[in-house]
Amino acid sequence: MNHLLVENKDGVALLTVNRPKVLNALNEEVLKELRSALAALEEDSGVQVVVLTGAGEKAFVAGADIAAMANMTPSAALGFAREGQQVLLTIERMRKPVIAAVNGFALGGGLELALACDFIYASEKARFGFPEVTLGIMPGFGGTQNLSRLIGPKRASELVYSGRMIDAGKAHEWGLVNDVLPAAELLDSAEKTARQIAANGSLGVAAAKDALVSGLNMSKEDGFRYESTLFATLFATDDQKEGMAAFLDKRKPDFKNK
Ligand code: CO8
Repeated sequence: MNHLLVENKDGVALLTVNRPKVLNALNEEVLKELRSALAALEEDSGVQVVVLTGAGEKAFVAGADIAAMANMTPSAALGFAREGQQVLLTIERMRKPVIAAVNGFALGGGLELALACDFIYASEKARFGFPEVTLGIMPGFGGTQNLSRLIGPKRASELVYSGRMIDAGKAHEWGLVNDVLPAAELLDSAEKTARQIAANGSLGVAAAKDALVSGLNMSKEDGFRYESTLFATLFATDDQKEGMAAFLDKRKPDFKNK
């Protein structure tokens, strides 16, 4: 891989987009690498949770690569947007949670990437925005859909139509990010939460992610039905027996993820 770094410790994989000279902008090669790295992490039994971040001091991901897009034909742009959407769908369909640790600019396609993750922690230096309209285009990587579901259509319209950036504090106030941390503490905090998730029964976490993500596209009644079906399937697992036996025995559970 040319543009990604992957480091695995204690069941938590740190996946870093590594093109700091162009603020980690996404070109087709990065998108392809992201898709295959995420697929590999999903299959890796030594990984329970992924933390996604950007290399360098300045950016998480400052969007799609403008130099690469500048001369695209409509059909190339379609292929590029679809490749990007496949990355987002991969994250949403993974059984393992993916936490975005936004260390700087998360703009355009970079914000869309963060929005596809299960939740976002931000450093105090983080900046969020959709500058696409300043380039004569619009978000094309799921941003209009995911942002307005998350922070509501009014705030989403303001951000998308103006192209302006908001800081981490405003993003927190609007519910875009779960927590804001000093830059030096961002990765430690994300990894600490990731390790706490990794210590839980991974089948339960995966089923909960499935219910949360799938439920967004269902009626409440269908969502309830789906949730109860997933809940019931966990009673066929060793982890359910171990988790409840450990509670009753007043000891820590030893989950085997089966
Ligand atoms: N693409 C390509 N290069 C970039 C990008 C980018 N998105 N962002 C920054 N760079 C490059 C700069 O050109 C510069 O290169 P060089 O040193 O060779 O001149 C280097 O990174 C450092 O950037 P700056 O000097 O501009 O740094 P500043 O601190 O002055 O400014 C900003 C930081 C404000 C983040 C500024 O770089 C900027 O505005 N960047 C562009 C942000 C943007 O418009 N992003 C949206 C792109 S469009 C998009 O994402 C559409 C997604 C649609 C779906 C596609 C599927 C993936």
